[in-house]
Amino acid sequence: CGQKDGKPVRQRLLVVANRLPVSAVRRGEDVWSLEISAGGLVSALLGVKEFEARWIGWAGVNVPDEVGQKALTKALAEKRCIPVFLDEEIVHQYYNGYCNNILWPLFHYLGLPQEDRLATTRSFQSQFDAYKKANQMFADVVNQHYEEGDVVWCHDYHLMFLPKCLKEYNSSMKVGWFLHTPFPSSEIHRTLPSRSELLRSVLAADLVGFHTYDYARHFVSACTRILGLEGTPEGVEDQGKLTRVAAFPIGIDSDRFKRALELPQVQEHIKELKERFSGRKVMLGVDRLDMIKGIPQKILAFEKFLEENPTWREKVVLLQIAVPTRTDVPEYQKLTSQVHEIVGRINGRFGTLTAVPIHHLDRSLDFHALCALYAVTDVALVTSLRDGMNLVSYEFVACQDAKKGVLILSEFAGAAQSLGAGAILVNPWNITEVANAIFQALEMKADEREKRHKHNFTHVTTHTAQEWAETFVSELNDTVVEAEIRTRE
Ligand code: ADQ
Repeated sequence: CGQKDGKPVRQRLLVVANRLPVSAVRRGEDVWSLEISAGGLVSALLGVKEFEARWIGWAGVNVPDEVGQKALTKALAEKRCIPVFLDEEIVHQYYNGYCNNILWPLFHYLGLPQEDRLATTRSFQSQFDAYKKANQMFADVVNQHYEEGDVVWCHDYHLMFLPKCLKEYNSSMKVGWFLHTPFPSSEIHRTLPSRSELLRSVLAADLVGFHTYDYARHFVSACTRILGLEGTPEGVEDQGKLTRVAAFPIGIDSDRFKRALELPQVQEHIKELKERFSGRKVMLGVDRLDMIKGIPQKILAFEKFLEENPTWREKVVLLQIAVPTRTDVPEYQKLTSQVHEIVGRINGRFGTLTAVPIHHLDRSLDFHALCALYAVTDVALVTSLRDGMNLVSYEFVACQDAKKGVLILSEFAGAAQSLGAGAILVNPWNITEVANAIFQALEMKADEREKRHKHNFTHVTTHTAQEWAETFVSELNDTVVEAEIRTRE
């Protein structure tokens, strides 16, 4: 806390992310209705009491006219949100193109787009130009709202160019950047045509954060190998300027789940689910329908398990909840059809007139329904091919204090570093290994389940989202103070 006119004031935190945590619907020329979308980041920052947070980002809608922009800006101000207006062409090139078609797959080890190399190379440049332009637009808005002493926290792969733009405006701005996805091995990152420019832009930040130590190490290696800079135990040094690089594993607001489970309507829902699936063990998958989540591999492993364990066939059910994302992208449409096809085949093969082995839902569930499902689950299957952290694994553990179910977790999710000792870790590409893990989880004795759950529950309830956000921001404050001291010396 600082002082203003002799009164204590909380330090302002400007959180800059591609999307604002609201969905905006236009109801008239100058009328907007807003709904807060409670993602992990929102609940993390709601719990941060030390800072006064403002959000800066795109509202997810195209608003070409000035009347609409003014009205939306005013409505958002009440929610402490500040919009960045992006037109359709920029969204297409920057968001759909460079962010989702290039950086997202690359950072998850799926490589650069392969088809029609020449066309990709040509569109690559225009997409990167749009990416830089969009980042500059974010920087313009941050700069307009920045007040001395504010902390600016930039989020994710959409805004790698932002730290540089901000420091060009004001070199004394306190700038942190955090990546929610993995940062891949330097051998993967070096395939990116704009590899050096992006690294240099991120290095303009004072503090750079990742979910795991491995991602931080990959980033430092990329800077030393590609840019020829010096890696130190604190981060990366360039001509005497140190950018601090460290791991800040995210968590969840575990109390929110605890409170939800105590609500009568959630208890009622739990009772209904128990009745509905009585006599069967419940296995659960909750994912966005994305290539990185390994949904087809997970379902194929379940099929192998059923194939090899006939006695379990009528005693287990897999509930797979998959929220569709990026539905306009052909690869994602193909993934949806592929999943439907596999589920249909397995249900045809192992279903009976009264029960099917897999219930697959292509939709999002509301928070209370999700909590009830987590609570009745015996085995959760998180088999991402790569995942920055994976909060579903944390949420499942938070809801399992009564049941003490088993978590099967991909070794390629960041969460494997923190929940590995309590979970059964698997290589999601190895269908046989996952099928064996399902068997082990279903047959696991109560005392072992309890021991494993206890380890994970302690972690999830003590390493919370609030603690994550507070640690990052106070580290950023300290980093800047230390740098000032070094400069003076
Ligand atoms: P995501 O890839 O979105 O996040 P994840 O961390 O699992 O992945 O978070 C997903 C969130 O969406 C969870 O809170 C979950 O409850 C919710 N969700 C998923 N499917 C749902 C469904 N069918 N219905 C309702 N809710 C659903 C990115 C990175 C992750 C990283 C986070 C946070 O890819 O690796 O953990 O950011 O940094």
